Amino acid sequence: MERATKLLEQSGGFVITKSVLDEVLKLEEPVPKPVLTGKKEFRPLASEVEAQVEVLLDPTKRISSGGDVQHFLHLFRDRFEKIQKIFRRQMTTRDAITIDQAHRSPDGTRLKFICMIREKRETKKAVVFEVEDLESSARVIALKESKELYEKASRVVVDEVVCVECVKRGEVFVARDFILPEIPHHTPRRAETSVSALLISDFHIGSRMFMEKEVRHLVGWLRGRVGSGFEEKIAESVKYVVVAGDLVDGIGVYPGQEDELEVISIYEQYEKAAEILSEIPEYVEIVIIPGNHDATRQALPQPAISQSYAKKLYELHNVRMLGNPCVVRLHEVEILVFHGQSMEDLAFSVPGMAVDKPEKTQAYMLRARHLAPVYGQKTPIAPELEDILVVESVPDVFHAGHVHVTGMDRYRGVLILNSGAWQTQTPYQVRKGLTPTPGRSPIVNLATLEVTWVGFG
Ligand code: D5M
Ligand code: FE
Ligand code: ZN
Repeated sequence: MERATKLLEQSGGFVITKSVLDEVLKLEEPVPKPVLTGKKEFRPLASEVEAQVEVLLDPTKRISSGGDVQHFLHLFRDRFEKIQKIFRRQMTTRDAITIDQAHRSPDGTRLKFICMIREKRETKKAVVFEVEDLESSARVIALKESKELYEKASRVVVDEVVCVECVKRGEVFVARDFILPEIPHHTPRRAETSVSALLISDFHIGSRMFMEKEVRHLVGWLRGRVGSGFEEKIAESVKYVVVAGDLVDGIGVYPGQEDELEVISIYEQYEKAAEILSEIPEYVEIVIIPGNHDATRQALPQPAISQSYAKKLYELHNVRMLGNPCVVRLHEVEILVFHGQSMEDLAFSVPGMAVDKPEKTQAYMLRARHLAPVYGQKTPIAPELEDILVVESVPDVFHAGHVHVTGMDRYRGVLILNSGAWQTQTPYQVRKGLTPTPGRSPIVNLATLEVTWVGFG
């Protein structure tokens, strides 16, 4: 509750809590049609507005992979080139030289080059980096005597593309600054109509801990069955539901998971998902991307959940199945949707980051202009020819899930949201020390980008 209050203050919105819950609990199934609240007719604004969904990025059709390890060379080259282009557009880094040119510069020259970090190690007095660009490599040393520089150096991760400002001293380069590609200050686009999007993730349907009752209440609220006044107005405005992965719990995802499953067939898990989502009003457009529990390949970028496992979902006319990550434009507002697998790696590698502070790891991804900066840790990455995980254009909203903890921030004009989960803490998460904040998700008004948290608890 303390967290809910904090989020409430941050958002300037409200959290639907006790009063609605009481009302909800009085309801009995099934939902009558047409939908009435008992007081007056539920006439949602969202049903009168035409849907405007444009898919700007979907890896499903761009995946090339024959899985050839040689492709990693292409992948890293593409990552470097894309991020280098971002640096070249910026005032402070457009004059960066190449590592070759840096090697040919006279001793003592102050210079800048763009490079990928290949190795990083720490000694008593310095952080030592082996770096490279497309032609050459170099050693960069960040001395610990400056606290500010040391902190910056500590936050740079292996495989990240950065711009190093340094002084040439013999064969090595002594760092003065590490510049991230960053996002520029951004003026978010807004919709002309006051419709909104419910951003949600991590239902884990099929798990014994899936909050089925609460999710059915949420759907009932979208249908206008519960809530009044302000709450009803919000429900009436919901035109989109975006699911950022882990729709079902899957099978065999972690050791002992079978003991935590209520539905042990993946097909039946998706059937149940389709049944629940089919209760969402038809005028609401639903976008679904996979997470690491869903039925598709595990390596990023992930194609959409496989049709052969989720037939019933593909049959729903208002559902769009996309890959992870994807970018969709709802009216004028661009939303980057990513399950967020790499947040764990970042929390582990970067001082000051934590799994239960998703807004920080998500901001880091924007600043690094990459959704999975570290390669070779927990997050599997596929050897694609093209690096789709580079954040090429600045979104208005960045939506992720995965860590089961809600989060919100505004970074340089981009609204960062983590939609938490609708699964209570699993015995597995107890063992791993993860305390989720399940049962609430953000609703973004696309005209104002104001956030309202909806939850039952
Ligand atoms: O991930 C839900 C949360 O649980 C997320 O914060 C990661 C964490 N998790 C998942 N697997 C592990 C392991 N093996 N160790 C530690 N923490 C983990 P989800 O994708 O829903 O399972
Ligand atoms: Fe999850
Ligand atoms: Zn997940």
